[in-house]
Amino acid sequence: SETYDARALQDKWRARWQKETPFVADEDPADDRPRSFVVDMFAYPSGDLHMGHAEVYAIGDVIARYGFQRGRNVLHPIGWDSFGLPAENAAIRNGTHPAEWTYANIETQAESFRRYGVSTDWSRRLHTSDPDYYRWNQWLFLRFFERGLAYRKNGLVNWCPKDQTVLANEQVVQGLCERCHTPVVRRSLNQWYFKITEYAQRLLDDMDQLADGWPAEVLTMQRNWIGRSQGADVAFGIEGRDEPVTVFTTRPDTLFGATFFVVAADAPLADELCTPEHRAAFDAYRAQVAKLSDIDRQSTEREKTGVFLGRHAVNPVNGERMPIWAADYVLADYGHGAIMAVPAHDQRDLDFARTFDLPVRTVVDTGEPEPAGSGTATTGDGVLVNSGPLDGLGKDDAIARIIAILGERGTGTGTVNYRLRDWLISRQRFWGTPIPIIHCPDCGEVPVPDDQLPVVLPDDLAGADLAPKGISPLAAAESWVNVDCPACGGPAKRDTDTMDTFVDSSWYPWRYCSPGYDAGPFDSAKANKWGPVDQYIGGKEHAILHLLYARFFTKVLHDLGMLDFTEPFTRLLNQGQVINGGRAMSKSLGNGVDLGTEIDSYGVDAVRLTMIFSGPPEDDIDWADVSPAASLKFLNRAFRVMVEAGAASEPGTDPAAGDLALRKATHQAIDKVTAAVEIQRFNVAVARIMELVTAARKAIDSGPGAADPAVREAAESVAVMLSLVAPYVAEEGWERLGHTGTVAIGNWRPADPALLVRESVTCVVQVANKVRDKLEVAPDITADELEALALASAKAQAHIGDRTIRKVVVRAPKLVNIVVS
Ligand code: ANZ
Ligand code: ZN
Repeated sequence: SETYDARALQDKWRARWQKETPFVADEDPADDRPRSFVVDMFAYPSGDLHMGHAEVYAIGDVIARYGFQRGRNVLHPIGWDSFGLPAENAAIRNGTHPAEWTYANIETQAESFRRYGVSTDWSRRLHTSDPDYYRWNQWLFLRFFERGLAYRKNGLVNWCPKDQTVLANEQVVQGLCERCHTPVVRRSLNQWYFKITEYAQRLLDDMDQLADGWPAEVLTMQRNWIGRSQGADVAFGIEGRDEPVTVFTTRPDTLFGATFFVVAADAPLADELCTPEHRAAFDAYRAQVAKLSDIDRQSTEREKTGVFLGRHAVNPVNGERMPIWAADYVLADYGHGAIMAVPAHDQRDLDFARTFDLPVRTVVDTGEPEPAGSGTATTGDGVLVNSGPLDGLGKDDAIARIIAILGERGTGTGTVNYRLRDWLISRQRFWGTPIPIIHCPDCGEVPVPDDQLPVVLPDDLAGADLAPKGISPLAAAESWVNVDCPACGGPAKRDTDTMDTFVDSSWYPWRYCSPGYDAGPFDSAKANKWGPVDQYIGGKEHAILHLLYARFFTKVLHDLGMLDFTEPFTRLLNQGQVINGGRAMSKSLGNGVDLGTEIDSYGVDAVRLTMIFSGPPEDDIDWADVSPAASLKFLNRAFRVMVEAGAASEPGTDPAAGDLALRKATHQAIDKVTAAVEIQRFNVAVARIMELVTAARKAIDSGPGAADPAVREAAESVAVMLSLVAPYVAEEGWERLGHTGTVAIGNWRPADPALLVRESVTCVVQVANKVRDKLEVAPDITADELEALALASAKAQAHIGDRTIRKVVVRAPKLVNIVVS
C-alpha cells in the first residue's frame, strides 16, 4: 500500500502555502474573532537553523496552529535579531562587511523556516539590522533621554578583554563573559545607561500579573536579580570629616552591636578616609583587590582580608568609637559601599572580627551559644539585650523602634535597597545601533533631531577596520563622526558607541503589529489591539536578561502613552534543550546532530513529531533516546488511514450511521487532545492521536471496513489534529479525504458529549468481608477516588455504625473492603 514521499509533499504544500498565504493575520476591524498573538523568540542568524530552532519553532507552531484551528485570528510573526558580535567577528575574519554574512544567513534561515512549515505571517518579517528598524531604537533612545532614563556616567564597568567591549551586569556569568567565557575585568569608562532601577519596584509588583502564565522558576530568578532589601540608612559621624557617612543595613535593630565599620576597599571613600600612616598598606591592598571578581569577593569560603584606615566612626545611638577598616567583602556599588559591622549577628562580620581580633557583642539573645565563642553568628529572631531603649523587644518591634529614634534625631530613615543596577547599553563595537547623540564642545550632549534619524552605520568599514581596539571602530570613520552641532552649528562629533543588542529585542513584538509603520516605532492602536503577547516561547537562558529588559521597555512605553498594558508577555514557555547522549551538543564532543540531515532522512513532519512527542515541552530532548524513524512509521500509518478512508467514502457522509465503538474512540481522542493541548502537554496529545490511528486501522482491517462513516470521521479528525504537529502529511491526507483548501484553519470540532460517556464497572463494597453495596464506577477510577466513594456509601455506613475503621482495602475498580473492629 501507499507510503508517503516526505520530500514531494514538502515541495507541494510549501508552494501552496506560499501562494495562498493562509497564515496571514487579519487586520480587518470588522473581524471580531478572538485574537491570539504567538511569538517565538526571534532567531539570531548564525548559520543555518539547528536542532534547537527546530524544537522551539515546532512547539510555538503547535500553539499558533491550534489557534488557527480553533478559528482565532492569529498573529504569528517572524523576525531576526541580526545585529551583534558573531557577524562582526565573521566580517573581521573574512575581510567583509558584517551585513554580508548577516543577510546571507538570514536568507538561508528563511528558506529553512519555509521548508519547516511554520505557520508564519511572512508579510511582517523584520530584521533588527535594517535601518528601518534600528531607526526606532534611536527614536526610543531619545525619548528615554528626554525623560532622564538614558544618561551617561563615569563608572567601573565590566570589560571583556577578548571582545574588547563592556558588558552589562546581566552578561557577566560567574565572573566570565557570557559570550566568550573570558574572565571579566573592571574598567573605569564613561558610558550610556538606561535607568532600569527607577522601575525596580514596578518590575517586582507587576509579577503578580505573571503568576499564572510564567514558570515560577523564572519569576524567582527575576525577583532575586532585582533583589529588594528592606532596611534603614543610618548616618555615622566620622572623626576628622564634616560630613557623616551613611550605611545601608537590613538589621538596624542590631545597631548597639556594631563594633567596627567597613568601607569597600575600591570605593573612593576608602581612599579619602585613609590616614597617611596607613597609606602604603592600603595602596598595596587595593591593588590586590582590583584583581578579584565580585563572586570571589563575596565568597564565604575565602579568608577575610582588610586593612585598618587609621580613623574612627561614631555610633549615632551610643557615641561609641568604631575603627574604620577597608575590606573586599564590602562592595563599592551596593548600598552606600560602607557598612556597620555587627559580628555577633552577621557571619561575614564575625569572620572578619575573628581574623583581626575585633570585639564581638551580642545584642539579640536567640537562645543559641554566644557567637564570640562559637564562631557562628546568630542571625535569627530573639530578644534584644545590651541595647538601651530596645532591650526586651523582638526583632520587628526593635527595627520599628530604632527607625523612629533615628528619625527623631535626623540620623536615619527606613529605606529599601535593590540589587538591580542600571542597564549599561554602550558597546564599543560596530554592528549595532549608533547612539543618536552628538557631542558638542559648547552644547554638550545634543540629541540628533528626530527628522535626521536614522543615523545609519557607515558602509565603508569592513574587515580589519572592525578589529577590537577598545574604542568603537566607528571612531575611525572620520567623515561619519565629524558633523555640525544640531544646536549651534559648530563642529561636533557623533557618539561612536553602539547600543547593546538587547535594546533591539526589547520592543520588537510591537513592531510586528504594524510592520513598515513610519510615524513611530509602531502604531499604538495596532499594538494595543494585538498586545500583550498571549504566548511567548523561548529558552531559559533569557530568564533574566532579555525578559527583564523587555518588561522594563513595556513599562516605559506604557508611561510614554504608547502601550495601554504594562507586561509584554502574558504566558511564557521555556522549552528544554535538544541534547545528544546525555550531553549538550558541542563541536568538541563531536555529538552534534545536523537538522538538515535529519530532515533529509526522515522529512520535516517526522522531525517535528519527534520533537513534540519526546516529552513535555519544558523537558530536554535527548536525541539519542528518540526515534525519528518510529515517527516516520507512525506518520505512514496515519497517512494510509486517511488515504484508504478517502478512497472509500465521500466528504459529508453522516457519521451518525457509523460504527459506535470507533465513534466513541474518535470523540474521546478529540476531547483528550484538546485538553492536553490546552495545558501544553503536546506529547500527550500526540499519544492520543496515535491511539486513534490504531483504532481506525483496526476498524478498517477487522471491523466495519474503510467505507464506514465512522472511519471517515476518525480519519478526518486525525488530519485536523495532526496538522498541529505534522502539517504536510495532514494537508495531503485532508486532500485525499476529498477536501479542498487547507486543513489548518478553522477545522477543530468539539467532541460530542453524548459519545464521551464511558462504560462503567461494578464495584463491590464489603464491610468486614460481607458485601453491603454495589457501585457503578469508571473503569479507570483511582484508588483514592474509589475509597472515598465507598466510604460515602450510605449502606456501608449503616453497617459500620459506631465501629472503628481499621483499614480500607482497595482493589480498583472492582472491590473495596472496609475492615472494622
Ligand atoms: C548590619 C547587619 C547586621 C547586617 C546583621 C546584616 C546582619 P542584603 O540583604 O543583601 O541587602 N551590606 C550593606 N551594604 C553592603 C555592601 N556594599 N557590600 C557588602 N555588604 C553590604 O544585605 C544587606 C546587608 O548586607 C546589610 O545589613 C549590611 O550588613 C550588608 F546582623 O548591616 B547589615
Ligand atoms: Zn553646539
